[in-house]
Formats: sequence, structure tokens, C-alpha cells
Amino acid sequence: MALLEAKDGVAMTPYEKNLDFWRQLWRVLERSQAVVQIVDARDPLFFYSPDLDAYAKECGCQTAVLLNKCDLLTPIQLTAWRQYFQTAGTRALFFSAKPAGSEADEDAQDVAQAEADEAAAIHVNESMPKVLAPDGLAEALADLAAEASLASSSSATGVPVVGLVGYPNVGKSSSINALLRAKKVPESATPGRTKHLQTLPLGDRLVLCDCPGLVMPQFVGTSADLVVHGVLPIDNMRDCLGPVQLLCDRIDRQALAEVYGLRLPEPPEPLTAAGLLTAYAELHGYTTGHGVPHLDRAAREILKDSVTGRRKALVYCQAPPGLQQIDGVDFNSRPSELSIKTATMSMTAAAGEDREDAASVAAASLTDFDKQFFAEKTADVRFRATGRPQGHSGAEQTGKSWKRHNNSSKREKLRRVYRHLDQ
Ligand SMILES: Nc1nc2c(ncn2[C@@H]2O[C@H](COP(=O)(O)OP(=O)(O)OP(=O)(O)O)[C@@H](O)[C@H]2O)c(=O)[nH]1
Ligand SMILES: [Mg+2]
Repeated sequence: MALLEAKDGVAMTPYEKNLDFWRQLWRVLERSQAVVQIVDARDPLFFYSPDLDAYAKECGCQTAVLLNKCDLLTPIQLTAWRQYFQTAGTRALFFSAKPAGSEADEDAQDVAQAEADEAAAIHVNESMPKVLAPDGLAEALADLAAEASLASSSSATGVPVVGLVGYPNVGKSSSINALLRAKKVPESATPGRTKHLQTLPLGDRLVLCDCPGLVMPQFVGTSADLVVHGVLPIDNMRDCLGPVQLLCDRIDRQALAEVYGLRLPEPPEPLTAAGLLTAYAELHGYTTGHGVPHLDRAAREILKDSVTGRRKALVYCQAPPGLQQIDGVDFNSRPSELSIKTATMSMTAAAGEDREDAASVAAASLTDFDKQFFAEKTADVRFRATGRPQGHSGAEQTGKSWKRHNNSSKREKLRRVYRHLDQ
């Protein structure tokens, strides 16, 4: 691995190089009768490893894939992924360890009604997958374990073990806590939280096994990709422009402008990472010691919003292979962005040929759509009426906006009031 990294310049994560994590994966596979790969539902194939699935089957385990974070997908997106996994013959379970709205921001609340209406409208559609409640998931896992031929004999206690494996930060520990209805294992928004495997009984029918997050070696990925997918810690990233450029290419520019109250360049001028970060840093008054916009700080905030899914308007969901990303607004990439995306397609990990095909077809049919789309745009500057971006407790927009606390006069006043106490 080190040789490949040095010679070919491929990005290797600390997870891939940590032999202890691999040892723990083998131990989980050894003791489990069923192995569930947990993936982030926003881009399941990025996180899904067919090799691991095949290996687990070789070890005599029943396997399934669990799409977690389904609260971040629309019913149409869920349906598309269900159809994909059905066609692929992979058993897929849909789950949300954090129910929708538990960390909702204002955006989420705004769209909640619209989504509820959409869901109601789509409810009649039988192909929409059922997002399981914890009890339903426990039932499904018990069925899976029961199906394993050696379910009872190979487990020391006779109770089948279900191993939950997957990339860091996909929600393995959160899913276990949701199943147990208690915070039994630590969870964190920073990837790499779980360091040692842990087994926990779920009633007397099942034992769950939490595993440290693992990155399957995949030489097509870039570290920028791993950051935007939440696999590498945002606070440790060295280059902030790469990951933010991916967001610029994927997320609707208008949504970015509206959510953050930014003034961004109008198409056809491309939206660059530096442009977005400068606008954001200037709005919040984030500057370095020399008065230069603090791009790293801006990048960390924007990337965290995106990775946590805190701002639903900025959630990017990958379309299944064979379904063009352009088919939606549902898969929330605008056609204008797809032209740029085609260029960066080779960088997209686990993208596969299907995704590339989809992007190139989309790019070919861009021209007319672009004209129509840009023609509808007004030239207005898009500042929010409040003048203050949502969510971040940033500085005031007037005066010395970079000052966090404009309360020096208040301090002075208090000093005068209490001066007699100092004497
Ligand atoms: N929106 C949403 N967030 C979730 C969901 N499940 C987990 N998360 C968040 O994802 C982050 C990672 O969760 P963990 O359970 O620690 O992930 P993990 O897979 O155990 O990560 P490692 O221990 O690093 O391998 C946390 O910030 C959770 O709050 C979900 O269903 N929806
Ligand atoms: Mg964990």
C-alpha cells in the first residue's frame, strides 16, 4: 500500500493502513452469522463493497446492506435505490438512526411540509421502500441471522451474532443505539470514533457487534471525495479547495446562495471553491491575521453542514447507476453543474461506468436546458431579507462585522456601575 501510494500517488486513508482495524473486521466476520454493511443512503455505492459481501458469504454469513440516514432522502430517491438493489439481487434495508427532524434546522422545517405532502402523494406508490423503525429493523436482522445455516451452532452462546460493518461515520454505532434504545456505544460526527469492536445483546434473540469504521481500498477515490462523504475528518483536512469544489459542482448554486445569504457569480461564470469561500468568509467576517479571508474556516463550516445533512437544501444525493442525475431536481444536481461534473467524473470514487455514461448523456443534452434555465433567472442580488445567514452565530452585519462580541461599550458601562466595588 505504501509503495502504491508513493509510486502511483493514490490516496490512502489512515483506515486502510491500520492493520488493527482489519484484524477487527476479520474477528467480526469470524464471530458473526450475519453481516450487515451499513452505508450512507446519500451515495450507497460509494460505501458499499461487493468484495466484502462476497467474502462474508464465503465465511458462511448471511449478508445485507443497510441504507442509513434515509431521513436525508426524498421518497422518490428512496424508491429509485430500492429498485436498484432489487434488480441487483441485493437484500437492502432502509433505516434512519436519527429520525427526521431530530437535528432539523430552519431549512428542514421549511421543507418538512412540502416533503410530507410529497410523501403522502407517493404513499400510493407501492415500490417505495419502508423506512424501518428500530423494532422493524431488529425483526429483519433476526430473520437474517436465523437464515444462516450455522446460526445456532457456531455462536458460543447459541445466540446469533449480527456484525455491523462499514465505512467510518455511516452510523453503525447510532444504528446500534437506536436498536437498543439507549446510548450504549459512543457515536460522533467525527469519523473514526469507534476504535474497538464491541458486542451487545439485543434482547435474548440477537447479539449486535459494532465494528470500527473501515475504508475498503479503492484506488479511484481522492481525499476530497472522502472528505465530502464524511469519511475523513473535516478538521484534519489539509486542502480545503478540493472538497469544496466538489460541493460547488454538485450542489445547486442558487440553494447555496439562499441558504447562506451569499452573492455568488451568475452562470455561465463557473462557481469556484475560492469564490464561494471568499464570499462566505467575507460575509461572516472571517479573516486571517493579515486581513485575508479565512478560507479554511469557511470551508470547515460549509463542509460540516453538508456532511451532517444539517441543511437539507444542501444535501446531495447520488442517483443509482442507469438513472441520470439530471432526472432530478430529485437527485438535486442542476444540469449546468453536470457539465463540470463530467470533467471531474473520473475522480468520483466507486462511480463505475454507469455513472459516467449518465453524466455524459446529460452533458450532451445540456445546451437547450441551460438556455431555458438561465433565461428564467433574474439578475437580482440574492441576500436574505434578514441580511444574516441562518444557523451560524456569526458577527453582526454592520460595523466591525469581524468582531465576535461588539459589547465593549457594555463592558465599559458595567465597569462604571461597579467602580465603587473596586475601591
Ligand atoms: N441525519 C442522520 N444522521 C445520522 C444518522 N445516523 C447517524 N447519523 C450521524 O452520523 C454521525 C456518525 O454516527 P456514528 O454512529 O458515530 O457513525 P459510525 O459508523 O459508528 O462511525 P465510526 O465509529 O467512526 O466508524 C453522527 O453525527 C450521527 O449523529 C441518521 O440516520 N440520519
Ligand atoms: Mg462507531
